[in-house]
Amino acid sequence: PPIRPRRIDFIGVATASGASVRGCGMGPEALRVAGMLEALIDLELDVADHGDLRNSHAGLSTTPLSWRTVEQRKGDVLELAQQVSDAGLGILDAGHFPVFLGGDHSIAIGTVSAVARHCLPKQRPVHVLWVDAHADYNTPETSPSGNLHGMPLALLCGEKEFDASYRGDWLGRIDPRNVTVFGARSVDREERKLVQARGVEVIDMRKLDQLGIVATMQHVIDKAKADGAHLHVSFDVDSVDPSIAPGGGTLVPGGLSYREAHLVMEMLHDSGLVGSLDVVELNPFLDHGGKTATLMVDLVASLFGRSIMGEEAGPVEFVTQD
Ligand code: HAR
Ligand code: MN
Ligand code: MN
Ligand code: MN
Repeated sequence: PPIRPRRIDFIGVATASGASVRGCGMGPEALRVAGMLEALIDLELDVADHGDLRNSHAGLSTTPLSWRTVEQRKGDVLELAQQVSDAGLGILDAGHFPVFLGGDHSIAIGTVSAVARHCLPKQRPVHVLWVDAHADYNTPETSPSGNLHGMPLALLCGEKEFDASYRGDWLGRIDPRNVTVFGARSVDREERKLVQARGVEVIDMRKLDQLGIVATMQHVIDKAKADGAHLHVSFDVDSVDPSIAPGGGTLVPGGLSYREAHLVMEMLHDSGLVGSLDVVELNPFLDHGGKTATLMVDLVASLFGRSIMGEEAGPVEFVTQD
């Protein structure tokens, strides 16, 4: 059955603490300005907006954010991840569909934790579809940059190199074999070894070129369906080709086309398996007049059932004539 959530709850996470380039802290507001809520209301869905979570930076700060050390920013990321995890769990336990508006990809430490905590008592497996130019599976040891937006999957999958300071009862845990990285084209040397050793499935751009969206997405959907899983989709805007999604801080050429990205969302809609969504790494400071924000609004609308010929048309079926 297509996705018809009782209610969709938006929650912004206004931060760039996990990134090297600032600006994606403005992402949630840009997505609202581009018409995110209106697009779903137009589909006759019930929506609510929880506003934004952000670091308080309590007290008088004399250090510009761009000068905060990696260690200081790590503290900011984890403090916020905990808030996101708790807020997300509340939304999921209420039976609503959370859409997390980032923010850099380190916010997924909190979002995926929320899903893992929600599913744990029900013993429901969590599958994660990580749509991204990057694999985001570095550890503090392997990371070339030290930036936490390159590490969320490794932390969530329980990699040992994250010391106790990263952990708390707010942190969820997922099985790397239930993670699919989709659209990758920039994976670091050591990161590559880790991903392979842990059994993360990587459907990189070369595979996509060769096999296409339909076969690869059907495979992802079949895996989740066979497991009776909650499917969490974490969508990094840099998965899409920079020519149509310029609003990101770590762009890599050779990404998803406009229609490929939509087909991913359309097939996910038809699967009825998606229970939560992140939209991350949108940097409005680098975007071209809201181009990337608008694209993301349209992609999210596709995930929630917007279709070219109207929803009644339902999933596509080919009739063979003989
Ligand atoms: N792999 C690189 C690192 O770890 C860059 C990854 C960060 N960029 C992202 N993540 N947008 O998807 O530093
Ligand atoms: Mn649920
Ligand atoms: Mn990412
Ligand atoms: Mn990325």
